[in-house]
Amino acid sequence: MEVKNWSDLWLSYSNKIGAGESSCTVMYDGFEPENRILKSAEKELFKGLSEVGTAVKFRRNEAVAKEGYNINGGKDITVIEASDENGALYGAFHLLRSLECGEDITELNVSKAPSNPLRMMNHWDNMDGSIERGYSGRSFFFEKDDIIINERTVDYARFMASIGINGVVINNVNVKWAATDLITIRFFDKLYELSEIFADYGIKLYLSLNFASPIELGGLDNCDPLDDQVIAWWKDKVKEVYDRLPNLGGFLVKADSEGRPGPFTYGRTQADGANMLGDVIAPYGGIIIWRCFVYNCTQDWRDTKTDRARAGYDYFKDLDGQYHDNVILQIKNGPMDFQIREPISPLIGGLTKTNQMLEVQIAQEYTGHQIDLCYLIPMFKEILGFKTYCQSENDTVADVVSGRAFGNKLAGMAAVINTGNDLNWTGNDLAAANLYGFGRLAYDTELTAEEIAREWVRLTFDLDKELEDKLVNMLLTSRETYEKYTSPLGIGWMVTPNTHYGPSVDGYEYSRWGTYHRADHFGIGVDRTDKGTGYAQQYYQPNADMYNDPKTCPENLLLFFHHIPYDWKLKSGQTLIQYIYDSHFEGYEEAKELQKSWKAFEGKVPQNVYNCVSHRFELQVANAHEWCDQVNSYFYRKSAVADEKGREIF
Ligand code: GCW
Repeated sequence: MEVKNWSDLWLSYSNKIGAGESSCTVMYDGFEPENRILKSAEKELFKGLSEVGTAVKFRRNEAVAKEGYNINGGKDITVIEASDENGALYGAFHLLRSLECGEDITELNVSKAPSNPLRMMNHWDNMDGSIERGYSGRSFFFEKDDIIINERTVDYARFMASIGINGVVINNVNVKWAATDLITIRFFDKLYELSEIFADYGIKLYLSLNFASPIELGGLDNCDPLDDQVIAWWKDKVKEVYDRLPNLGGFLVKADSEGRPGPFTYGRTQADGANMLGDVIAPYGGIIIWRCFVYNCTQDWRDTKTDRARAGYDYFKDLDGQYHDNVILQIKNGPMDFQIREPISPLIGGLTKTNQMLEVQIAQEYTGHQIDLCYLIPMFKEILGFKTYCQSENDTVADVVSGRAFGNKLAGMAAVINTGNDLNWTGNDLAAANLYGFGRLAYDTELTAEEIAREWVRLTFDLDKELEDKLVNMLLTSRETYEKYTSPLGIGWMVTPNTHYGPSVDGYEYSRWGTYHRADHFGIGVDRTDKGTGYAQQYYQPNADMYNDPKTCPENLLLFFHHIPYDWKLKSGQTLIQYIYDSHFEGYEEAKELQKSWKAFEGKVPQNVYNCVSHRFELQVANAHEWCDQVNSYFYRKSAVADEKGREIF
């Protein structure tokens, strides 16, 4: 047996009770004790309840919501009611979580139903073992063009189930090379084995699909979604896949984006592409998750009327109502690309007759590479709480993506995951708060960012109240700290092209020309009003007007929507240029504070965790310093306005 040397994350069950063989009794009423998912639940209870001595009864109750549960604690027996096995499993994890968080489980009396039907993780893992935007080592699903299945696979499934995840896409949306072969006989056996492990934990396996498979695998000369031969090829292929992988959830597709093939090549729409695959997979109960991250990455940014932010809405809005029932559009939270602050994509709720789900990124691509601390749940809460005005009530992003707003059965949330084969799974031990937090939030969007942070801290560490508060506070303030020393007021980017870590103020990804920020010596920002690119008009009223006017535009998004002169007075009375200076100096100071605060944890968390995080704070401080220097001197040189406080800017 290999020695397990990787972290148990929030399932260590070691804080208050000992892990070991159980004395706890598990009973069943209306559930099949041999059911695979209940077996997993039972195993978990044995792990976590060993020394508590309470009995647990799983009782089937058809009145409980799908994948929901009721728990009624008691002195001798705790009853978990559910109408399906996933609900029972989630109930078991809730019980264990409560116990670990120090609650009196004999008093437990809860009733939960998931906010979102689909709660998914998207891995951007490549089959050579590399991970696109991965900051935690290599893939634990793939190496050397093969699939890995081992003890870690099972632990991974446990972690995901414990936070309510019910779908996992294992491969990168950029499906290249060997990954195209995932839908061939070469990989069916291993994929089957994987899907069985997932099924033990109520998780469905999904695959990212190469839209050009008919060409690359089938030898056809095109992949036009309306071509009869192409459709016939897909029918055969999908039948072959489902014969071998009957539990497959479906496919995730990135088409017509950043060099990926798609329907545009053939003059077809995104709906043509998605519906064709939807129809082909429908007989097997599968779904097609079609991404809306479609834009022309080679557009010329010197043309001030073209605007990448507009692209999603421009390509998808007019097709609203045309998508088939088993197709769901997956929409990134913002119109650009996972910046530290962006407005909400106007497509969310802009579509009213189409299944839609939210895509966020917990892999910290633009938010510090899991070097810098950046707890993202506060951002996700803002996103979910945003009022779209798509109708008079039930109109928040949470309402829309949960399916509540328009009565969609297919709806939910997906995260680009931040894991890899590092022993701590997430590179920075503290980045596990985002992994945990995303799942908890997708299951229950009512939880606050603080509640989630506190739970995670309690489950992961064994700290006294003072240190617990300290760590929760570090997490809760970390996003704003990162924002302060990087790109201000919604402008985004300014990161090193391609790597997306560290400053490069004029750094621009796809051409020699243009900048993302359009700074000149008068001011900075992108005019997205009706006089500019018109992007603000993609929102419903009153949001459209609010964003259109710099006086009513939320200041933290001011430069996303407006080109603003450096001497513009913000509500605080500061000028724009002074704000840029102040926030960068402040962000840098706060990064140093974070590093200092962490010193209090020495000896209070495992030494390896302490060391790993300390090292990362060291790098974060250096990063913040560099950002502060570069951004401030850039704007000093552009504007020729000195810092009011006389601090040194070169
Ligand atoms: O943010 C960009 C990333 C790409 C990624 C793309 C996408 C998987 O820089 O690495 O590709 O988004 O979301 O498809």
